[in-house]
Amino acid sequence: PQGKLALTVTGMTCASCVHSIESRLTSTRGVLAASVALATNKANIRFDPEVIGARDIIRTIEQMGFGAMLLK
Ligand code: 9UX
Repeated sequence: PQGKLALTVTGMTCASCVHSIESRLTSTRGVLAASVALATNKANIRFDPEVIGARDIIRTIEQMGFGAMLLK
């Protein structure tokens, strides 16, 4: 099974922000892939829903000091 999550991520001001969020997420257990876009403030994440959920993923980003919320 695979979950997909689209988020709005706020507070990113440079490309290193993008890289650090992607690195943190992809090294988080249960996260399969993470793609963050600085220009659009969007993030697309694939995950194993048996291991992790949207709330934990959002919390991980927030703990880094960024804003994160479900898109739409
Ligand atoms: Mo760039 Mo982002 O200098 O947290 S890494 S602003």
